[in-house]
Amino acid sequence: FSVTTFGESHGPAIGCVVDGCPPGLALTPDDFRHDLARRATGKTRHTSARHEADEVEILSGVYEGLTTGTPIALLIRNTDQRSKDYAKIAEQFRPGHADYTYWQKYGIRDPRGGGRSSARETTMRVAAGVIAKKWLAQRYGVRVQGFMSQIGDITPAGYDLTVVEDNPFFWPHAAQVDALEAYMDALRKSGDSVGARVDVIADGLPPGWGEPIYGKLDGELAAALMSINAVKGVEIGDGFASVAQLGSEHRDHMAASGFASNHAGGILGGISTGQPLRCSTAFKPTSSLRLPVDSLDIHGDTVEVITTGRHDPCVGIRATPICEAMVALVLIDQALRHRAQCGDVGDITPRIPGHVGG
Ligand code: EPS
Repeated sequence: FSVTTFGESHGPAIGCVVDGCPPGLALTPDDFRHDLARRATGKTRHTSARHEADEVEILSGVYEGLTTGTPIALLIRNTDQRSKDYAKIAEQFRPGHADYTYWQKYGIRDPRGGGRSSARETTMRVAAGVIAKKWLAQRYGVRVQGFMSQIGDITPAGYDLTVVEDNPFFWPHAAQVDALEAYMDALRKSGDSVGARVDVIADGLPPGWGEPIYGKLDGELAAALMSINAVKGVEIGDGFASVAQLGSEHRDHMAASGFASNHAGGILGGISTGQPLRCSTAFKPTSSLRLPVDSLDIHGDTVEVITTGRHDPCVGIRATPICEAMVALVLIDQALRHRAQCGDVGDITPRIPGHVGG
């Protein structure tokens, strides 16, 4: 199962090609609406004011509402791609932005705007992830749910995943949402930006997905999550907190009824244990700021950069559906690989008699 995307934020359209989807999955443009709306700009005052319909056209790979097994091409036409500020910063480098490394690598710059480095590209990841989520849910009952687990230095005072969809931050504790709104309002007015952390939990995975050495489940997840714009860190299970733990604390005790804890995050030796998968992704603060900063332009001259226009004061706010999509894309690939090599759930005699797994 593979995905590639194409298109620029300020070009006519963005799209993706999804290859390797099993045939017979019901798929219509309606399937994409919910997750694309969760990721979209222009929905609340806390994200970019760009208004895009994000309407998916299915160009191939689906016949009479069912996937055919051939490559699925999806297209979204950009409808609000004119950005006011790009002409001004077309030759300048924003400190902290990919425009510097793109220029150093390619020596060519699309003056229309952020192009491939824009978060607009993540729209197609979410669209592709919809296909993966739907197949995983139908075939294995896997559910992938994300939530924001930190913004700046604020962390949730409680975890109730049933409230995550009821607020613009995907925050798991309803009582803190007003304070987050106030925090973001003040931040936006100040012209600054802030980082965030997004957690994803996937449950319903059987044990056995993943590869022992190359293509480890955690390795693939790290690569997939790290490939999202603005990501600076990925943790699996207890992640970096494992450093300060003793082995006697970190190991997950086992009983016939399952594991007693989940420090491992549902992965041992690169292979799923059957416990819920837990991963966490760190997003840096957005680099397009209204606050002036010294920088260089492409001629090597010193400039003062001020970025106005439509930008997210915290890219992490829209990142929950993106992280979910990347996790689902890794899981469907691993599920298909496991099925090809070892057989399917139900074909396999339980390897540990009496142990329910997970
Ligand atoms: C982005 C800048 C803004 C955002 C964009 C990401 O675009 P523009 O300059 O065209 O207003 O709106 O995000 C999206 C369009 C999207 O769909 O996510 C950037 O610099 O990354």
